[in-house]
Amino acid sequence: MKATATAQPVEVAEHPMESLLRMDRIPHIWCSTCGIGTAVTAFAEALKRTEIPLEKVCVVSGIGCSGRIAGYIKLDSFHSTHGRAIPFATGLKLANPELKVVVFSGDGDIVGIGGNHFIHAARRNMDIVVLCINNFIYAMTGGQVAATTPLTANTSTSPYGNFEQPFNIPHLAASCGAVYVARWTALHVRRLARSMTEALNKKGFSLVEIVCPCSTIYARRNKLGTGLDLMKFYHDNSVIKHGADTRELDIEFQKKIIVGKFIDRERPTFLDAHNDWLKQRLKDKFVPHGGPRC
Ligand SMILES: Cc1ncc(C[n+]2csc(CCOP(=O)(O)OP(=O)(O)O)c2C)c(N)n1
Ligand code: SF4
Repeated sequence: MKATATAQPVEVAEHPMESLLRMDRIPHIWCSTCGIGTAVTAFAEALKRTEIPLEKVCVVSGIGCSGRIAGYIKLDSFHSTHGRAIPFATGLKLANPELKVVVFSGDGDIVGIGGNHFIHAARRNMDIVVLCINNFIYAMTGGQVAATTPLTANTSTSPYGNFEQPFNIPHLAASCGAVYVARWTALHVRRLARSMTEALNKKGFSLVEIVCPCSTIYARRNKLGTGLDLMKFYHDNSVIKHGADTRELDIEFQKKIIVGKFIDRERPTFLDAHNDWLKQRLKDKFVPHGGPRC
């Protein structure tokens, strides 16, 4: 009798980040060579390194390509509304101060439509981590000009080049009072993961800007090659300058891109300041301000 060969099941090795990703949602939506994936990998590495119990970490994203991040990370996560990730995160933090709340979203979400929330959360030193994917464009909606689009860059709403002055995100955060501010490119994977770990371990408003290629829209419209070409361009043109004055940071992203950890300082958080204030007022038998009623 002839022996029949039976097919053996092929063993597939587990991906090192599998425990931190919602594998049932893979394949993800991101284009080939988009930088968002590397930023997510760096974050997964930071989650492995931090000693914060993962059941106490939650991720909030807004809307956009970057806004999909919360949906792929295997933690308690919220896919909120465009520009409102920071208010959602603030609500979570105030309702349960033991949580480590991370906003992981795009530049349009965080400093465009959500810009007002960003400056006030930094001013109040709200104890949240903000990881901002800066791809210089509103990618998901077809590539409109953003608050971060470099001067002269081509977008669907600036086909003859952008003439608006873009935001310098680290400087915006630093000048509003953030206690931790860093910038890396998506290809500085190890340094980015280290910075994300530091931001997770920091108490207070912490910002990490991630300079990221959008291969399909930004790179194509501006004839900058593939996403990988652009990712390498950002990386190879960067200069590490820890402690740099954020006013000097490049907003052109053409030649010298200063990256590094710029700010690491201490200041009472919103909740600490609030609780101290309340304790003091109760001690003084404080009568609420308002003046005589008429
Ligand atoms: C209130 C509101 N305004 C506008 C939109 C349309 N919208 C969805 S995603 C997006 C841009 C997202 O850009 P960004 O946050 O930079 O993320 P990216 O797609 O570039 O990663 C816009 C304008 C929306 N969903 N809700
Ligand atoms: S459109 Fe741009 S930002 Fe969105 S997934 Fe594709 S490459 Fe990434």
